[in-house]
Amino acid sequence: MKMTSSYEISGMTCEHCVRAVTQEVGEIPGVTVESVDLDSGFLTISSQQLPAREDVRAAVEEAGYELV
Ligand code: 9UX
Repeated sequence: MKMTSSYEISGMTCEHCVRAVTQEVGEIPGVTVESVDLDSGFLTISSQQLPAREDVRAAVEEAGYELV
């Protein structure tokens, strides 16, 4: 069953940051990025299975930000 999960990200300050996170996290197999909210720093994804937190962390760091 499809589930959503949310993560808090620190360091995003503009829409380019949002796009970088959307791009990198969207490359995790099976993960769809539902939203990246610049103001709150919250990333929400959907997937059939909960992705490994370390995979999400790696993608966020690849984009240049930190998982809180
Ligand atoms: Mo511009 Mo957002 O450098 O980091 S992409 S502020």
